[in-house]
Order: sequence, then structure tokens, then C-alpha cells
Amino acid sequence: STIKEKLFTSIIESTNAGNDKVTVVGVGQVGLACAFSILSKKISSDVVLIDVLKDKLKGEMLDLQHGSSFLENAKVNASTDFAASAGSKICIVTAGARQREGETRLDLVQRNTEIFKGIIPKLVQHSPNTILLIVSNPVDILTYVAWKLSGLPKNRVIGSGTHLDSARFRFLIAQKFNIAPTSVHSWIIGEHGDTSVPVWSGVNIAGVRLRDIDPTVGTECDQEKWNEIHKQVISSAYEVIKLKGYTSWAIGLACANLTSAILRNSNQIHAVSTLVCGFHGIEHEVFLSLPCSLCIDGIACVVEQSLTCEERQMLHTSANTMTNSIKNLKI
Ligand code: 6V0
Repeated sequence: STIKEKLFTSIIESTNAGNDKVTVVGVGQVGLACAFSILSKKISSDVVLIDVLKDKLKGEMLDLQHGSSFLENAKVNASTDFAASAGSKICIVTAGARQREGETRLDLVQRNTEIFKGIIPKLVQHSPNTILLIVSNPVDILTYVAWKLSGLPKNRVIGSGTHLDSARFRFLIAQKFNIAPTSVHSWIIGEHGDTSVPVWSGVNIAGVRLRDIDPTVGTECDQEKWNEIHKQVISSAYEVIKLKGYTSWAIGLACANLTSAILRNSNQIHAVSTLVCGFHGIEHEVFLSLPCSLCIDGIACVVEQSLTCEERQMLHTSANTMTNSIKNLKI
């Protein structure tokens, strides 16, 4: 008999899937930042990486495995085969093509839709009760695509949406006041991107609404130009990409935060992309971000904020943009 057999007497067959298994599809900059944030914050003890790049995948897996004694012995596996994802509680999808020179946004959407056709059904096949957390851009459209391709109920298909935009918004407001970002209560809803909606009417610090101090806050008439902050939020990604080539840490941390909220069944409220048909007068079947409470089954409920006419109008503009984008999509 081997040393192993002499040393250990087996009492039960050990199970492979834990209760907190998370699969990350795409080990690019964003996927790795997600995986690393989840591991280093000890949100999951069982992370699987999936990509089409065999060597890159193995290299990243080994590098992370070598750190496992500093990650509470978390298991890290990687494979090009989706069977490795079996039994995942959450599948985070960051795979996708980047825009080619001269390529329109719609061409990119179709290209990423084709990639999703090879990913989403396989994830659901191996983890029929999973929650899909879509990160690839354009995230609101691809979350809709994932919902259609997966056949999962709407509560189980979530886009990271404006969770990141809201974090950037809080950070920039916090900087102006020299307070902590978590002490700023402010939300960005709608599309993750250019038509996102800053809900200035609700921005408050310790329950004090900025609009009660100055009704013009966030409007074009605002002397202090607070609305510049929303413009900065929109240009944040472009700025970071111009400076370092991609964005990774903030989106990785944002996804880890959503993963934690779900796995811990916390009912924390975050702005994520969900099916918005029926909310704020939207009649289209599109995905956009609204504040949602997150639990072990995904989205438990949507918060209906009291929006001003202008904010509601902006949300409808987001919805129309989405409708036009998905109109010609071949799913
Ligand atoms: P990247 O570094 O090019 O990584 C993409 C990865 O996907 C690569 O490793 C590819 O090999 C892999 N991939 C491609 N096709 C497949 C496939 N069929 N199966 C498995 N893996 C595949 O890109 P990066 O990581 O920088 O960005 C990933 C996506 O996230 C892009 O669509 C970004 O636009 C998007 N982001 C979304 C954000 C958000 O807030 N929602 C924020 C930042 C980036």
C-alpha cells in the first residue's frame, strides 16, 4: 500500500462541489480581477476559470494555486471544458471580443452574441440552478442575450450594470466632501455607459438630501457644477483605458461584492441590470439597471425609486437605446 493509504483511512467519499462554487468565464483582465478579488476577500472557496486559451488558463491557475495557503486553502481549477463548472452557484461571464478598428457597436454586439451562444447553454447544462452574472460589454444587451439563451428565470440572470458606475459616482462625490464613499448614498441607474441616469434627486448624506440644500444640484443651472461628476463617471472607463489599456480592479471588486451579496443571501441592494419591463412606465423587454435586493436566488426584488420627470425621461432614453440595439440582433 502507498503512503497515502497508510496515512489516511477514508470514511466518506469527499464531494467535489462546495456550496460557494463560482465559475469565471474569460481569464482576461476583467475575469482575473474578478477571480482574484473573490479569492482574496474569501467570498468563495472554490473558483473555476474557463477560457479558450489553454496555456494562459493553466498559467493563471497555477499562479493562483501557488497562493492557496494565503487564500484559506481555496480550490482553484481551470479548464477549456465547461464540465469543470458543474454545480456552480454563480457563473460570471467576462468573455468577449473587443471592438475592432472600424467595427460598429452593433457588429461587436453580434460578434459577442455568437460567443455567448457557445458559452451560456453550456454553463446552464452543467449548472441548471446557477445564477449568471454578466459583465461583458455592452453589458445590458448581453445580459438580455444571456437571458434568452439560458432559458433561466429573470431573477437568475443579472448584469453587473451600473453597480460600477454607482461606485464611481459615490467615490467622486465623497472626494468633494472628504468623506468615505460608503457614506454617500447615491445611485446611477439605466444603461451602463453613455446614457446612464444619475439619480440626483435622491443623493443624500446621512439622510440630508443635497437637493434640499440646493434644488439645482446636478442640473445645468447648478453654480457649483455638480453635474460634471456624472460626466466624469461616463468618461471614467475611457480615461482608464487610455491610461492603462483596460479597466480591471474596480469592476473585479464590484463583481466580488455582488457575488458576496448573493452567496451570503444578504438582501443587500445594488444597482444591477435586470428586466425592467413594467417599471417606471417602461414597456419594452429590455435589461437596464435598477436598485435590486440580491439573495441566494439572485434578484429578490426591485426598488421603485421616486424619480423626477427628467430622471424618468432619461431612463426611457436608455430603454429606447436598448430596444434599437437588440432589434436587429440574431439570437
Ligand atoms: P480581454 O482581456 O480581452 O479578455 C477576454 C477573454 O475572453 C480572453 O481571455 C479571451 O480568450 C476570452 N474569450 C473569448 N472568447 C471566449 C469563449 N468563447 N469562451 C471562453 N473565453 C473566451 O478583455 P477584458 O477582460 O479587458 O474585458 C472583458 C469584457 O468585460 C469586455 O467585454 C469588456 O468590455 C467588459 N467590461 C465590462 C465592464 C462592466 O462594467 N460591465 C467593465 C470593464 C470591462
